[in-house]
Amino acid sequence: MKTSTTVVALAGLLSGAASTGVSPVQRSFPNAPDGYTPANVTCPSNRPEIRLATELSPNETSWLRTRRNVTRDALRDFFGHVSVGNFDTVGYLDRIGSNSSNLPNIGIAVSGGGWRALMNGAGALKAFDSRTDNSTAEGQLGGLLQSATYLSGLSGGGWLVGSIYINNFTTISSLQSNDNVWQFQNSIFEGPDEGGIQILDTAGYYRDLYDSVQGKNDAGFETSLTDYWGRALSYQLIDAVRGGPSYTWSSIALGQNFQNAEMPLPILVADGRFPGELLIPDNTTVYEFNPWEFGSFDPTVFGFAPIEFLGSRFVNGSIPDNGTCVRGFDNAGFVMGTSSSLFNQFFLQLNSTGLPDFLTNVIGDILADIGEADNDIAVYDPNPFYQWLPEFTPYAHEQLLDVVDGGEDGQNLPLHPLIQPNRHVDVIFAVDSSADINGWANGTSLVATYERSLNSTGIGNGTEFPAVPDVNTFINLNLTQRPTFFGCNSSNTSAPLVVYLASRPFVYQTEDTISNFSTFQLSTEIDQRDNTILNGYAVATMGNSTEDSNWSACVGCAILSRSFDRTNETVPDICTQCFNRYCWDGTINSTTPADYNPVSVMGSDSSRVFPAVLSSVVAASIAIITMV
Ligand SMILES: *[C@@H]1O[C@H](CO)[C@@H](O)[C@H](O)[C@H]1NC(C)=O
Ligand SMILES: *[C@@H]1O[C@H](CO)[C@@H](O)[C@H](O)[C@H]1NC(C)=O
Ligand SMILES: *[C@@H]1O[C@H](CO)[C@@H](O)[C@H](O)[C@H]1NC(C)=O
Ligand SMILES: *[C@@H]1O[C@H](CO)[C@@H](O)[C@H](O)[C@H]1NC(C)=O
Ligand SMILES: *[C@@H]1O[C@H](CO)[C@@H](O)[C@H](O)[C@H]1NC(C)=O
Ligand SMILES: *[C@@H]1O[C@H](CO)[C@@H](O)[C@H](O)[C@H]1NC(C)=O
Ligand SMILES: *[C@@H]1O[C@H](CO)[C@@H](O)[C@H](O)[C@H]1NC(C)=O
Ligand SMILES: *[C@@H]1O[C@H](CO)[C@@H](O)[C@H](O)[C@H]1NC(C)=O
Ligand SMILES: *[C@@H]1O[C@H](CO)[C@@H](O)[C@H](O)[C@H]1NC(C)=O
Ligand SMILES: *[C@@H]1O[C@H](CO)[C@@H](O)[C@H](O)[C@H]1NC(C)=O
Ligand SMILES: *[C@@H]1O[C@H](CO)[C@@H](O)[C@H](O)[C@H]1NC(C)=O
Ligand SMILES: CC(=O)N[C@H]1CO[C@H](CO)[C@@H](O)[C@@H]1O
Repeated sequence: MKTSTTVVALAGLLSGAASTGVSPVQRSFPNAPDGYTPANVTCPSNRPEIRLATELSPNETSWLRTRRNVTRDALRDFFGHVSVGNFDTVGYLDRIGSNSSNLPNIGIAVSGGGWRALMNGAGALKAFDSRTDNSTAEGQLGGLLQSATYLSGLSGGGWLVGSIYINNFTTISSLQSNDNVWQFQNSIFEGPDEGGIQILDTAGYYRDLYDSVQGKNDAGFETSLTDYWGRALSYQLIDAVRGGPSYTWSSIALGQNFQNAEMPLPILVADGRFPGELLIPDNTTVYEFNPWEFGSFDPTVFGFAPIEFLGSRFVNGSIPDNGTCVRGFDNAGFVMGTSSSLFNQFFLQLNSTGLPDFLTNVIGDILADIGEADNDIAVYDPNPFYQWLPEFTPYAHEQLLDVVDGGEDGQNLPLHPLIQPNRHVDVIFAVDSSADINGWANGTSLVATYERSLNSTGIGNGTEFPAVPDVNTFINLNLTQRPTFFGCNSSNTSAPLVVYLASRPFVYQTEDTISNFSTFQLSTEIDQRDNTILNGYAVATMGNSTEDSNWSACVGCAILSRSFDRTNETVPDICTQCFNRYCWDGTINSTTPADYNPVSVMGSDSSRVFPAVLSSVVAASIAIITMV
């Protein structure tokens, strides 16, 4: 239903849209020159260039100086309510923090897995966000998000990260109560309800998708199913009329609160794919989209393009004098769609659902061009890395760049940006919602990243990742049935410590509210959405520390661990206990496990309104589970 508050908010958005002269509006904005269609613009006086990936960008380096200062205060707040035994954490931070490189440097990674991953990841971020009600109470983890330097997402996790940032770094609670977005009960193929800010019925919705993509096509850019997919996603994720066709990924960097470094740096991940290649090899190129750049640290590309000017025809790293600059290619929905292009195939299953003829025809044409087997590709036309380092990089010879879903190489957690040596990340909170086995995660994504890092002179290119065991061991040693730390011992490595939070059933699971639903489930009732978020919250907080009353302290220890090593601080006793409990100790048990069907921590008698009400029945059942 349309409410007066919606109308006021909408008026605000539209006035933002009108001001292309870019006054300091405090959010990402609809600043594309011509809606979804990329357009020629005058080049800035220092013409856009591709740069070598030897270092971080000057933009990131300068932003980090501000961010590290902001996280110093955020960490003080976090440790104001998270006590680490009787260790004086705030005193410690004050003592060592004048040099910000002594401070903990935190990354958070949210995996792929469709809508399920968006919701489960949302539960974790809600738990980590100090703006969530009660999240800064004793035993809670609110403020971890504010203390983090990086937040990466991939595929469904990328929708989560994108939806938060494009909507002004909003909260999960606000997204849940906003009638214009996250209405997952409406399948993406029916489009939004006609109420609220949306003015289109299903036919109008399809017409709009078609017109947007046709516009880009008419302007001379090759399009792919990802263009339709990204536009459709935007309707669910971006709180603006018509899914905000003018919102760009690069506009995140222009928001005042981003420039004040009041939030972590958002990064989305996608994979490279060679023409004709159908299976993505483990050693494929991994790309990242951050607010300033698109590119890869991998030796197969080893370059970054200014993301605002994607769509410009770069040749060997620059735009020739007779070429023009293009803006508006980095549409926010297109970026989110690229990271999740595996879902393009939905469009192929549609003929029974009644896709309008005109759309069936264009999709048929696209498939005729690229072949059905390639339907998961996002086409980046032109390839910004054309003739870039042609002696070393195979993509240098391609006019178009094919990019696919970030999880297709098996690395379903977006860890790649966070293990780049130049970023010096100390600890990664890895929220894994992969559907590896019966809809739950089993460590497959960590194994993929670990194995890739081992070829350190090849595709690993100097990245380091802590050792993890095989997936059978994950199951046999219950490493997915509780949080597990990897890489606790920092000697001889610059790898981060990884806090692995595998999805598992925590709150009561009913047929209507299960959290392990299929990656390809198209719609989700609001009740199930909110329960999946609740389950993710409970997994991250171990049920508000009811499963382990020291859990928040142990999270504190994980955060501080590398900092302690750098400053030669004696590790507090409570942290030693935490590490004994949560660190993988190197044990292997690779025997084939029995079928994996974890039961809810809170059993079947528990209240469904956790965590607002934690009944004594539940507390008792948790106590029993913790004891055995
Ligand atoms: C964006 O969020 C900031 C911080 O909450 C707020 O001050 C600002 O008004 C918001 N901007 C818009 C356009 O909603
Ligand atoms: C990124 O850095 C370049 C060069 O220092 C600068 O011109 C540009 O304004 C920066 N971009 C943003 C969004 O701050
Ligand atoms: C960071 O904080 C230090 C100490 O408070 C201050 O001297 C410095 O100017 C700050 N740097 C930035 C980029 O805000
Ligand atoms: C620019 O000049 C080069 C070399 O002369 C030529 O190959 C190319 O087609 C020209 N590009 C445009 C857009 O005119
Ligand atoms: C943009 O410029 C290129 C030449 O650089 C030209 O071929 C193309 O037609 C122009 N596009 C539009 C929409 O004007
Ligand atoms: C429609 O679906 C049927 C059965 O799934 C399939 O055989 C057919 O190729 C589809 N048609 C189009 C145009 O995709
Ligand atoms: C783990 O997940 C992978 C899929 O990602 C699956 O192929 C494998 O059988 C699973 N193994 C176990 C032990 O669960
Ligand atoms: C490591 O990468 C190099 C260079 O790409 C390749 O030749 C080599 O086969 C790889 N080694 C392994 C063990 O995968
Ligand atoms: C990837 O692996 C394949 C097969 O092992 C190998 O031929 C190729 O050189 C590797 N590529 C890179 C970039 O390491
Ligand atoms: C894993 O959990 C099961 C059931 O909770 C328990 O029986 C088993 O002993 C645990 N295994 C290990 C290695 O802790
Ligand atoms: C927050 O805590 C208060 C007081 O314990 C309680 O009344 C309220 O329901 C809680 N809110 C949520 C969202 O859990
Ligand atoms: C640490 C490391 O091996 N870095 C290499 C990454 O790839 C580039 C491009 O091939 C090399 O120049 C670096 O030396």
